Amino acid sequence: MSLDLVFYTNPMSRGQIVRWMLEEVGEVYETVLLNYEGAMKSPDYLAINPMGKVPAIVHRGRVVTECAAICAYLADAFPAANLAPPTAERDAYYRWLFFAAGPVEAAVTNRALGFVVPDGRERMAGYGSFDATMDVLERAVSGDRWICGEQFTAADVYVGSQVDWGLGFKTIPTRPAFEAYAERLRARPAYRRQKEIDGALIAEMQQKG
Ligand SMILES: N[C@@H](CCC(=O)N[C@@H](CS)C(=O)NCC(=O)O)C(=O)O
Repeated sequence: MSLDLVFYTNPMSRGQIVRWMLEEVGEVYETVLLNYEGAMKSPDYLAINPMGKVPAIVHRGRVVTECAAICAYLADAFPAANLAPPTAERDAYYRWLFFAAGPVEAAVTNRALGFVVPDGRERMAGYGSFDATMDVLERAVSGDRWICGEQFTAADVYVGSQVDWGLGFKTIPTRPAFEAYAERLRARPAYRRQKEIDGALIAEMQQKG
């Protein structure tokens, strides 16, 4: 099978974020599963993502890597899915998408790995401190609906994944606003389809050993 849209992933990876986005988009896509040890570091895949990491997509010959970039790209490539605000109204969309891919991702990963910004060095760290980042993230997701208001967008897939995964792995604090936002996200049919698809693939992988 060779489709216009190819998705490279491992079900136990951030590829889950992109599969959720693909399910929101609703277009047909081909999935290529890569194992961590071999295929992800093969010359063929390194030609797609020199980082040797998943996820990646190839859409009509165009390569996109980085979850947040893939979410934004897909929203633009498939406008009928209505997953990006009109161009002139993308203030919150860009702001929180980049905030989650930069400061939030770095703050959460650093903390999980045991790195704490030394006192007095917050100016040097793009995220300042973990606590400040969490406070701002909390404010961003505290509305009743989505991060850009009434419209659900690709920014919710990405920011929402940071919140949902953070709560799941206990790498972000449990706060009512995070829980409420995650509950709204988990009710989405595309979120549920993603969990079913990747869940089945994980079970299959585990059965094979
Ligand atoms: N910044 C990248 C991170 C991708 C990433 O770290 N993927 C992990 C899985 S969650 C991976 O492929 N690791 C394999 C490796 O580094 O060897 C993104 O957002 O897509």
